Amino acid sequence: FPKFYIVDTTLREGEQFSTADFTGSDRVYIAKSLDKLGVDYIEVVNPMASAQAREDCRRIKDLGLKAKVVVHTRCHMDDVRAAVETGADGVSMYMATSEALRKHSHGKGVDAVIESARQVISFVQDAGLEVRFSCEDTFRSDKSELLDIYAAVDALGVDRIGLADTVGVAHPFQVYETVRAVRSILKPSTGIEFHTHDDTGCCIANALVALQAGATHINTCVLGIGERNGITPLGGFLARMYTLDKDAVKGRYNLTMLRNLEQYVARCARVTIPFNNYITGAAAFTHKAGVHSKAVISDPGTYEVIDPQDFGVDRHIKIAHRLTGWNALRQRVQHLRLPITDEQVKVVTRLMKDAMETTPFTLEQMDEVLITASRNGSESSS
Ligand code: HCA
Ligand code: CU
Repeated sequence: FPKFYIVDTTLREGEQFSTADFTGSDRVYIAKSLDKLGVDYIEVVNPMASAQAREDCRRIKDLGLKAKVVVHTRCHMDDVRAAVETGADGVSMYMATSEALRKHSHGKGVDAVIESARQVISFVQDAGLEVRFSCEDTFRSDKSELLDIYAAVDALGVDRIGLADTVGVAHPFQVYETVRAVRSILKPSTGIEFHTHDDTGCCIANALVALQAGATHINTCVLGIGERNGITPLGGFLARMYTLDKDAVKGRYNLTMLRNLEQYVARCARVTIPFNNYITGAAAFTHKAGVHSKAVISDPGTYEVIDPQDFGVDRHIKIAHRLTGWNALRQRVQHLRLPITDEQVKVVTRLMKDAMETTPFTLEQMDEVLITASRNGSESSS
């Protein structure tokens, strides 16, 4: 499977989420947790954003984390000077290349883009930092102009180039083709970082095909927060990669940290964790239909491709509802150590399914029925 690095940008893109205003201590806590989880890079906000941002970039760098700390900047001398001063390991700069965005930002043509990149990149290189150069709105940019820009910055010796689906419009084939085309003109040692928004629901699939086409680094955010409806979620991306190479993902990342980190970020970003969130959503490992429950009770692999234990989360088998089956009830009976025969369980199941046609029971109510049935059963047999 392609080797990949996670560049988590919760502390940059994530802060662009509508209700995310992290305090200095939130930033530090999130950086430490990301590092413990094992992400390879932590991208932080532009130090030019505010005095607090500058101070926090330094603080995060001074934590001495295993992850590399990279500062996100515009392709601009003022920004990269401030970035270098933070002591960070790298600078990730971006510049608009699509017609739509260019006219609202720098207004430059290809040659002028390359010219300004040249000066800024060599400043960062002279300071001994890693450099990544990304074309904003890659997938709405002219393909031949893109390739010219990437070839030119590659010749300057950047460590990575970036492709950014800023508006979340690219689909998997398009991502595959574009990354392939870019890969073919770069030096083999140059990394490719992929960043994608989720406006049209392709962000995880696109991250995967980008890797399959030769990308090396993927941008994620905890819970997928970011501008508008956000970017590739860290948890969902880990889920995707886990199913492809479970041992590698388990070996490299502390997966049991995910839930806590998400809860922390959810609190600071003032959101709740969606019911259908990858891995940690309330419903992610909840089984309901009788057929599913029966199978999962005897072998979880029947209806699960991820072992919830690897992420420290629990499986739930819902049994008090009209779609239940007698196997699920029998398991409950065994759990409660009630003396009922299988025949009795079948009878009780039928009665309960009818009774729950309109309103499901709570688990406690269902237990009551089972306990009563077991008493009646043992009385009638004695
Ligand atoms: C933004 C730009 C960006 C940059 C991505 C990158 C995008 O919203 O400020 O640096 O590769 O989505 O284009 O997040
Ligand atoms: Cu973005």
